[in-house]
Amino acid sequence: MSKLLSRFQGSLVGAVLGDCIGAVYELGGEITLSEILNTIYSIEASGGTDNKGKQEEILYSYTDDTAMARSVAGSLIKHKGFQLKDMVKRFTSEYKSEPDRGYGGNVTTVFQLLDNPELEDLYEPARKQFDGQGSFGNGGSMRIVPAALFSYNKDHSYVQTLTRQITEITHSHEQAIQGAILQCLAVHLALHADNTTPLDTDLFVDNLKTYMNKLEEEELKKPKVLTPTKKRTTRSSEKRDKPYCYKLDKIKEYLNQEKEVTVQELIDVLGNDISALGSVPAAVFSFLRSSKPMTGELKDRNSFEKTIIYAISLNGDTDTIATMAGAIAGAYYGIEAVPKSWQTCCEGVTDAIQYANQLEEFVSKSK
Ligand code: R7I
Ligand code: MG
Ligand code: MG
Ligand code: MG
Repeated sequence: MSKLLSRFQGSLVGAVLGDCIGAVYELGGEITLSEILNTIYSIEASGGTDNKGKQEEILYSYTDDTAMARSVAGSLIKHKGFQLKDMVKRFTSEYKSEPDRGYGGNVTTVFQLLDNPELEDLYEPARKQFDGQGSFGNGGSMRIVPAALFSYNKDHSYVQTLTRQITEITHSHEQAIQGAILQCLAVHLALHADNTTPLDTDLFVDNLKTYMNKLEEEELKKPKVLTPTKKRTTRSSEKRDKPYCYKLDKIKEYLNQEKEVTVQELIDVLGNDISALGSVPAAVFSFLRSSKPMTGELKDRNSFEKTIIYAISLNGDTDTIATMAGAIAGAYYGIEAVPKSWQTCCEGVTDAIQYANQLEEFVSKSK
């Protein structure tokens, strides 16, 4: 297998595994590392096959994160690029055929509005959400991984444009779009990073920050409608004005400090919720932290495994944080780092490999 194909497969399979295993704990309150490890041990003990070598049944099902990523992959492959009508059709048909995959509370309204042949502006339903603000949920970032693979030969501005086009179908809030761009760039960067030497985590964060800084600067320049009570103060604050840059700085700080950052501090500062701003930075951190040695129960696991388990241990929106972290980790380490037993226990892995193969074929031909 080519190195590129291994990384494409690793990324899409990593995303599926993060979703399937993370979904066991989504929004379920506090979970301990030991509880997560018990799930992992049972996956590894089952090994995916019974002792006669016959395939065992799937133990873990995927959720909306994977359902939507599959639509993104299928549409990009079919049309060799972004085709709005087709992607909308895939999102809505997928939702109608399996509405119980755990979709966000509001996005289902968008699907219902999109499922109307008379609708002219397909971006309108998303723009109408939350009194015209659009959703800031992480539904755009959780599904974006195939776009990073599709953009393998392209530059950052292509990644940005494609991500916006895909995200705005359901999420028009700038924070949701920027979160999806951050996630897509992280996977893109991981696919291109040299994985034969230890990862330079500072450089990885700096690269992401350069790009996010431009986006956040542009956003600040846009005229804002300010109510008298919301008047902008002259004092600038990175936390408020450039929240993604602020969190990327914190990520770098946590990676370099001597004392291990606590889960509680990560939750308080980076977040672990269903918003894009409150989840994409946590996913990026999970990947970066797991590239370095750990002590305790995760000590002897490989970095891909650590990424998934660590991401889930942050609690909160576990399927989504783990799917995003798994996509980045798989893109960096490749499919060889993904345990076979994990793959056979989760729904949608075989399809993820198919999509990865097709996307790799596409980018290899279109160099
Ligand atoms: O973003 P979305 O697709 O949800 C994805 C999440 C992931 O965790 C999945 O695994 C799945 O469980 O759901 O769905 P949305 O409905 O657009 O957003 C999710 C939620 O974020 C909404 O139901 C709201 O609770 C909240 N939210 C907002 N609340 C107030 N104001 C999103 N945008 C806003 C807002 O502008
Ligand atoms: Mg989900
Ligand atoms: Mg849910
Ligand atoms: Mg989720």
